[in-house]
Amino acid sequence: MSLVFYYAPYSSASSVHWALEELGIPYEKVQMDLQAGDTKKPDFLKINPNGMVPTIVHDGVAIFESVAIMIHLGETFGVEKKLYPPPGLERSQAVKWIVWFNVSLGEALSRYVRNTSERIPEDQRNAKAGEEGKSDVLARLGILDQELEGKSYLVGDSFTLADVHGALWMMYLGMCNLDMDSFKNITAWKTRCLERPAAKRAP
Ligand SMILES: N[C@@H](CCC(=O)N[C@@H](CS)C(=O)NCC(=O)O)C(=O)O
Repeated sequence: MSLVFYYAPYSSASSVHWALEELGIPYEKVQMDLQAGDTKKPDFLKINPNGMVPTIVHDGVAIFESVAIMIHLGETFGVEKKLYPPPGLERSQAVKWIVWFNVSLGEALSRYVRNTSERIPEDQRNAKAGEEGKSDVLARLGILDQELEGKSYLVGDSFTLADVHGALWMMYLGMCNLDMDSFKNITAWKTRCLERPAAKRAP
């Protein structure tokens, strides 16, 4: 088995990095310098024409999109390691939440960040759209907080790669100038997940 992981620290690749560390499988890391344009170089574009991390090459096959990689790693290695549910309804719950973070939460967060971040030129920002994005992010976080009521982890009774993916999103949100204090269940769950040794090995 060969698995090559293309990543940049503190990026969308971090949840995949953490998942690989949790799984404890052998893999080769290739660190990309985003500022230097490593992901836009012809050799990398042959692997991922989107020019983005995370990307893995598993036994010669390239897989991009963090959601697809998490699901692939879960299905391929996670069941045996008790980090991903076997096929069935619990598996579907894991997929549901992994997709929800990138699609539903990510969509609202992207509207909020694109319309408020100082890194976006002012004439491309719309304050009203930013406010609406923020309010949608907070409403969607309310859904997650409710889901976590009385639970230690998102799916079933034990920690899974769905928690890896979600807790990393929460870490990112914590850097987006959002007040998360009222989401008590999210805060406790995020802390529980981020305390794991594998999380600390995966910037
Ligand atoms: N939808 C993609 C997004 C990946 C993404 O946005 N990656 C960024 C880093 S956070 C990237 O590689 N950007 C390329 C660059 O800045 O050169 C995923 O979830 O994998």
